[in-house]
Amino acid sequence: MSTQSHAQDAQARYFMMLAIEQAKRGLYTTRPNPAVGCVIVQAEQIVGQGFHPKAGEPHAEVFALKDAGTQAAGATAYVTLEPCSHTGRTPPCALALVAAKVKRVVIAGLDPNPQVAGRGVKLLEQAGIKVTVGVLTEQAEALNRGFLKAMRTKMPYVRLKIATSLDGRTAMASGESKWITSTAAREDVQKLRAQSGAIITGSETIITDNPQLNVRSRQLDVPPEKIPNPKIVILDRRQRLKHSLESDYQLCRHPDTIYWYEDDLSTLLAKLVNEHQCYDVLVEAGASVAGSFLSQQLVDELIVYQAPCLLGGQARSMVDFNPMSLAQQLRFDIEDYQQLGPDLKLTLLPL
Ligand code: AOF
Ligand code: ZN
Repeated sequence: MSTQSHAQDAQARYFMMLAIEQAKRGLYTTRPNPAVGCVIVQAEQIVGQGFHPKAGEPHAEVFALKDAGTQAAGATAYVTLEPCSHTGRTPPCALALVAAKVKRVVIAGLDPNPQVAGRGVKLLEQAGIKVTVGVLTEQAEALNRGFLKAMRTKMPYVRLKIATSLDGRTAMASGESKWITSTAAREDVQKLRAQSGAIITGSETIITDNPQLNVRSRQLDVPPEKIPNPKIVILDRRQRLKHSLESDYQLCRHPDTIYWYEDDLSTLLAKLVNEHQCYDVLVEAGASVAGSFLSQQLVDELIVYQAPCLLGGQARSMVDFNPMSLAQQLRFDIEDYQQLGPDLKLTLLPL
């Protein structure tokens, strides 16, 4: 590879990184659409940028092209997802790029949406635009885990969050658990919720904690009233909440609450994708629900907030899961670790 192409690669990565920064601005508000960013560059200068803010509103490319105006002609567009080729809630972005006469389009990754899936690239190439795919693909895809997994497999991306002590305990035997982790860790959970289309919890959590499970933080980049609250799914196989009232628990009878009385969790997950367009699902529940999701291999990412305290052997443990031998243990790769205030956040991927 020549020195010149090294320099071009570095430049492409730099502008794609800026496009990813744009995309992040929509992270909490675009659901069920993906977060997408676009930067338009003319003679090494940024002449336009934009991001997709919300489903129903124009896509990233349209905002960036508008920002660039006539300077888009002959420019290079950096986009974090393949420009769309379909007429959905908005007209195709690939055609908007053609009409603006951009010379080149650099794309982080293809759009697996069956309505697009390579057709965006084809439209651009047919119009004589040079297309490059595959710059910072992994970083761009990290923003849209749920959308991408759902488009590829029709199943959501499932994050299981557990807040524990150093000895893996989540509550005292009485159920008392407020609070084990710090406000910094609980603030971080707000980000997980803000990214999720649905939160799954169990009847036990509703009965013992009476939680709100909503997004209320004022420390996110977007004010909470602009972030759609995730749908709440209550697993209630034993129908313990069937006759309870709104006045009993905050989430009962909430218009957006879904009750799941069946056993089969993969049917529920498929239904969340197909009927409710919930692509990122967060499980915030007790040990028994956590154990079911983990042992049925339905977890894509385990997030553990661990407080540096010991609660002792009588306290409740984090997962109900009883392997018969060491060979049946569940193992993970540590994808990331981070200190949040006094606590530790571990992001783990099941092996
Ligand atoms: C793009 N740029 O910024 C986004 C894209 O219903 P619509 O019209 O909003 O289309 C949604 C689909 O468009 C979505 O499922 C995904 O395939 C693509 N998203 N495409 O060119 C964008 N957000
Ligand atoms: Zn589009």
